[in-house]
Amino acid sequence: MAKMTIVHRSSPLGWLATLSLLCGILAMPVDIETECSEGTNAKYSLVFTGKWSQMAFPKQYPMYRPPAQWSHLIGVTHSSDYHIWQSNEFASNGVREFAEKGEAWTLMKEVEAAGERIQSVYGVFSAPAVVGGTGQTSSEFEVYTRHSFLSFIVRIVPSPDWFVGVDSINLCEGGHWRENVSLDLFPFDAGTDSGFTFSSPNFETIPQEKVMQITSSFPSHPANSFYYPRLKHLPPMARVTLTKIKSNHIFSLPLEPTQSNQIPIDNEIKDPLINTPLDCEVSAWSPWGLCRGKCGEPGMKRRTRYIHLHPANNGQPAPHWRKRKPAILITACER
Ligand SMILES: [Ca+2]
Repeated sequence: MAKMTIVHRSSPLGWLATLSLLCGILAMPVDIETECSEGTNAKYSLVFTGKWSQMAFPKQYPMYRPPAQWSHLIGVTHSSDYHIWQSNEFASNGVREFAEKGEAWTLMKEVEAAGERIQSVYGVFSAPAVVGGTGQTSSEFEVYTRHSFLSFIVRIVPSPDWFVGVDSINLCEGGHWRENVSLDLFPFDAGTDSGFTFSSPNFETIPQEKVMQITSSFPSHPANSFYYPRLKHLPPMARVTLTKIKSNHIFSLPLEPTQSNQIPIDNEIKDPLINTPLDCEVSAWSPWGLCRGKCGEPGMKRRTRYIHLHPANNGQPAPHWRKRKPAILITACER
């Protein structure tokens, strides 16, 4: 029986091409054990759902060149001693190139090397890119007794070096293959580019920093695209749903979508809409100007400030704002 595993091919890009081909020809019924004991395997469908909407993430939401979207997904099934990426560890060069530019070549070479040298990688697969912040993509993959872990990575586009993904979720739990797993995904910073906003120009981080989760308060800087000081937690940026494909299920017929592909899509429709308030951000007031007026009489002086970010989703408006640009504060003074 053909397997998803293709870790010994010479060309990394050839893997993806071959995987696409295999997905079209694997139409045989597959017997799958429910126990993840020695020698058994299981097949899963993976559905990735972007939740990167302007309502949920109103700050600096990318609208043009390019608008918010997701790269293709690179997934790996492996044993417990392998990590394609890890929080609080340095990203590999492959992860750097993928997180910064969406280029998968080096990452594929690294995965291939892990499969050949330490036999840790069982298979690699991909899912197509999502054009838009809230679209969906899907794929299927296979896990095996001693390679029951799934990891994947999807680049946030546009971004300096930001991505979402999963590091080593074990699909064998208590001796059984898990039937259904859903995980909310939050943004990570690869630690290789110091840009603060989605569309920051390239700005290499020297020395390289470790992979860190981005939160509503970290990095603690108002310029950061995910900085929402009023939020305790960021809303989920994406979700992944893994569903074990039943025994005797027809495996991946592109022209006839499988039932397992449809279930998560139905679930997503019932999700409540997230509406994140974005408070207005203003500059500091300028120093007071000169006191103007006739000598010996009360005069007037003024100071100004500017709006950095307009409020959205019922966020707080600017204090002392008078619908003028810039805001002007005037007070009496003695000359
Ligand atoms: Ca960074």
